[in-house]
Amino acid sequence: LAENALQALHDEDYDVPFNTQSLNHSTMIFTGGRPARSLAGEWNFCVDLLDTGLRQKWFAMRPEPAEERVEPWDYDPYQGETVPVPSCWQMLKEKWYFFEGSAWYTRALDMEEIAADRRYFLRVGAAQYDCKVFLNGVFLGNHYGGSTPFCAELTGHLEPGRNWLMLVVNNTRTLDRVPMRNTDWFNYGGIYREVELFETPATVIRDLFVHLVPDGSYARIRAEVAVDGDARDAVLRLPALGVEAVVPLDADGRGEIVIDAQPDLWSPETPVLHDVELTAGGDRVADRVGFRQIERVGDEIRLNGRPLFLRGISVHEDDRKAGKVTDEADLRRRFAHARDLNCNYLRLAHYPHHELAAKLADELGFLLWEEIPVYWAIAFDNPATYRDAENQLCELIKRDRNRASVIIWSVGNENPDTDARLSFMRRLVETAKRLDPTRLTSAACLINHARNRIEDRLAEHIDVIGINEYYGWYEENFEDLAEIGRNSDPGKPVVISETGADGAIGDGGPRRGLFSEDYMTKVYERQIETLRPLSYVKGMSPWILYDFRVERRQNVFQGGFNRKGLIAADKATKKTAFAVLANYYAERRDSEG
Ligand code: GCB
Repeated sequence: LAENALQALHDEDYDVPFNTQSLNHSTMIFTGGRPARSLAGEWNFCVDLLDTGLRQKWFAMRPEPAEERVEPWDYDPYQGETVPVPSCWQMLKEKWYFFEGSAWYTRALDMEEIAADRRYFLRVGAAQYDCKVFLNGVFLGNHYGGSTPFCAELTGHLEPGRNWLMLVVNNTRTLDRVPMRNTDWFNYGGIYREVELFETPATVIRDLFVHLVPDGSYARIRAEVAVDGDARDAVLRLPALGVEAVVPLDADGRGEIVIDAQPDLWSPETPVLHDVELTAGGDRVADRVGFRQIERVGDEIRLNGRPLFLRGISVHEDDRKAGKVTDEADLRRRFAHARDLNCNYLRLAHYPHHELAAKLADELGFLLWEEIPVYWAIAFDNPATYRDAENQLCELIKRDRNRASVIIWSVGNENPDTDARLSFMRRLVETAKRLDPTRLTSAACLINHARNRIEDRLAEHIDVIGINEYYGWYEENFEDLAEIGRNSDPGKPVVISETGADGAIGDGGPRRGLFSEDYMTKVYERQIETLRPLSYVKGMSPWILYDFRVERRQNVFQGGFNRKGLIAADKATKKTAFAVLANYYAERRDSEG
């Protein structure tokens, strides 16, 4: 595909350059601690398979009464069917279950007054996958990437009284996207996280990154800030540590400071958080931040200087009724189940999850692996695909880099070891390190099955080698796993980022053999037995906590779901393998003291 593939695929029919990707990590503002106006609720809605709306410019139609119109309209954005936001359209009506294409969301936005010296920002928590934003008929930009937040500045386009906001969301899978056409999770569509309006003074704090300096002293805190506007400096406060420091800003509004301070350290056992506040030019943001150091030393992962074994589980963002929509109760149940499993760690696969997940992990004391959907064989040789992937990574890092719980940025999953992939993913690793030198990088890498060895050219560029292996399931000969263990000498920590087997329970499940609960349990037992002696294996996150919906799994036991969950899709019924893993983790936890 050519460099401008994204344009070519989507813009050919329109006279407006819709695919500018102008809403990206550089237009984000920091929203922690800001009062938000929620735009949740009923929005007018229409699916638009043929993209008629972009051709006919539905966004430009003013809300005139029918009797005053001079031309017939094929759609009226101002009345008719509504859907709740946030939601995934697949979960709302059966006729939308497999719909892939554009859908229009419209709502009135009433503003009491518009102050000349205030700025207004729309923030969308996530929309799957491409989202075009219009306000009062004006195109404000588009965003690629189905799982990261984005902001559109509304300043100058809002009027006092009634305004009309329109979002066009397109979830079509294409070759150039991240992920591309083929995945093992469901292709939900829609605005499925919060939509909010923020108001700021003329000066806006765009970014705030606060962390412990990872130099082993545990006695220095660094802050990095970005401010838009003419403030010359910003003030950073950490009241519990008695810190009040002036951060000088350069001509671009950027500044950094290192402060001597000895915070109580954050860890899963002591998840201490500190209030942080930043003010600049009348603007104010706040956050609650944990301070800790994570590092790799040889084949060890160390937290605050102590070696760590990651007792984990993988999890998707998926709900049998709500699709990708999640809320605090759903996330708290997830962490409670992880606690029952004796976990200290979760892999949030295969794309950025709701930001509340990391906030709760900070509070509850769980470590997290966060990931972007560079999944399987995406278009590694397409520069537009790279820009999309890198932007998603930057948005994720900017969103979550104040979360002590997040210890790993993962740049991909099971990608073929080609030259194009190596250079694509190396650049992602470099970007992650540049934006955030305080965390480890990883990716789910490959095993060379011909040589039965962990062998992947990306491994030398990342801190932790993730390995997905399905001995006992996709690979039959369990002896090979033991041989891989003996043959490999990775010199770095390895985390078994996936392993598992399907177990269908309930009336439809078989009693024995593949897809039975019994077989799944045996796979867990043998996996544990085989991996236990490998000293460089420093953690695991078997696949997966809950059964999850996916189009490609259609056999009689699967019924449209991947059944590798330790808990069924009801998020309540535990399979027998659950206790096997919970017991192993209890043993590991106790032996570590
Ligand atoms: C994998 C993938 C994951 C799949 C899983 C499976 O290796 O990373 O996305 O769902 O295997 O169940 O096949």
